[in-house]
Amino acid sequence: MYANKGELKVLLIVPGSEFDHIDVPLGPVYLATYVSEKIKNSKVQIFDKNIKFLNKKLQKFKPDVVGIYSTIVQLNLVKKYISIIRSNNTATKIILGGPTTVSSAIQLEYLNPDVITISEGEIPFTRYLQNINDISKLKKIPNLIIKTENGFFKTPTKPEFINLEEVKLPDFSFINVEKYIKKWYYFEYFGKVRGVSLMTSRGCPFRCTFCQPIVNEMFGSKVRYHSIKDIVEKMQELKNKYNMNYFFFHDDTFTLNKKRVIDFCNEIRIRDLNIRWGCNTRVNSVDLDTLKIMKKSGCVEIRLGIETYNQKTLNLIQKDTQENKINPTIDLIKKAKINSLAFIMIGFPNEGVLDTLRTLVKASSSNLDFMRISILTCLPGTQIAQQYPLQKQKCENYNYIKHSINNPSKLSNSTLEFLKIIGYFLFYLNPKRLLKTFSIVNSPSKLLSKLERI
Ligand code: B12
Ligand code: SF4
Repeated sequence: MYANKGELKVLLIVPGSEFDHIDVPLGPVYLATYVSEKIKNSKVQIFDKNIKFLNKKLQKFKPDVVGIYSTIVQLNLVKKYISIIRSNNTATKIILGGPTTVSSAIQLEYLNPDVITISEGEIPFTRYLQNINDISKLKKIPNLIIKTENGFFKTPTKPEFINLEEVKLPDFSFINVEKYIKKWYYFEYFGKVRGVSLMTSRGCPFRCTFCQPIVNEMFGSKVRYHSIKDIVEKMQELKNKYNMNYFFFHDDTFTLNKKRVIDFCNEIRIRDLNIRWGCNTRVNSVDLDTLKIMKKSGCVEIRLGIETYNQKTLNLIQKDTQENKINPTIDLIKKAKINSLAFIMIGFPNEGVLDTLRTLVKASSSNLDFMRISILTCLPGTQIAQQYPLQKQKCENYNYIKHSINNPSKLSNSTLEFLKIIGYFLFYLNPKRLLKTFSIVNSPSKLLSKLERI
């Protein structure tokens, strides 16, 4: 059956990128945890080192299957990994997964893998591994695209999501978690912290056009939750094992279910965890009482997907928020003594220089503590990319920190990049934040690393 005497060896690759591995690869770690539990004769490892070590790893581990995680911006890199795997052993099956799979046509044409999973990975990946040598069974497993002798075969598309209450939270012993802790720049402004990112839920009911339907196709529009007990126990375990004191929750809207947030905060306090944490949420999704409870349990930062202060743009991108609710939400967070960070986007098709400056000035004069600006990119597979079809540009050259490709703006990339710099200066050199700015950027190397990421 398998090349390795009845043992199924699976190597999961996390491709490197320019800003190598600043955050734990939650998806691959979830998969490794799930597959190891479901397939008893499997041996799963994660490869997250530099590509130059891949050959050695393949020769030593001799995987039957190599699974590769990828976002849309990593296609070029993934191609290099595939060429090394193929030149090492042509019998090794290559399976691709990750959010890119929603734009699977690009992957098939460009990467020519053996299999692609469409949607959340746990169920299709495990079923694929369980039936790896039986093509007729494989063809019946939903959410796969399989290479056959007669070309690619797409199995039925069917939403099949795991019950998060029943699955284990990620087991970080699959990776060298210390390496990630050291690179975790998220909370440098709160002094020395040791921590990782987690997710307590999957799925998003909103419909922002620059994002959807990607998240819905991956995780559905109905939000599923891990149990509060499991999450807090995981935090406790990570604290005890790795001396962690900080967690960031990447849930798309952490505060969607008020009762659950309160239960979560209470559980942290009952267990006397004494950690700090942060989360993402949306404008108008928080109230002062809940914020105060969050603060008491250790919440020190809330990130808001504000995007813009222009109501026309908010309508255009279906953000389902109102401009006049933005600053009141920020003020509530401030009142609860929690830091707020805003994600701001520039380069919308309807916005010129003056509209962009208006948003940047409004954000700068608000009570926000931090701000990140990005230039809108119409990612393949998103609704906005359908509304604004653009000339074919190569995603693989996209550098998400530096600039945008596929931006539908009437402003040039260099104008947008210039506006972005102005935005950062207006915000961080605003007299009300100057002290905070200097306390974060308190050495030439810190200043350099910040400037590099503008
Ligand atoms: C945290 C996060 C980040 C972090 C870290 C990413 C990381 N290490 O995982 C940071 C901040 C670095 C980041 C950066 C970027 N991100 Co980001 N990020 C996220 C976010 C919010 C959560 C990721 C996560 O942990 N999800 C939870 C896990 C469980 O899901 P998962 O990783 O997708 O894994 C599941 C499946 O994909 C699949 N799977 C994963 N790997 C594999 C492998 C195999 C073999 C198989 C079979 C299946 C499989 O199974 C997993 C379990 O179900 C997602 C949004 C979201 N809701 O997922 C966006 C998201 C992944 N990011 C996105 C983007 C666009 C980016 C950037 C380009 C951002 C930008 N504009 O600045 C960069 C690219 C970075 C890079 N080098 O690729 C897009 C990707 C779109 C796409 N089509 O590729 C997403 C989906 C957001 C969105 N809706 O637009 N991101
Ligand atoms: S941007 Fe956030 S809130 Fe909007 S659809 Fe995507 S995940 Fe949901």
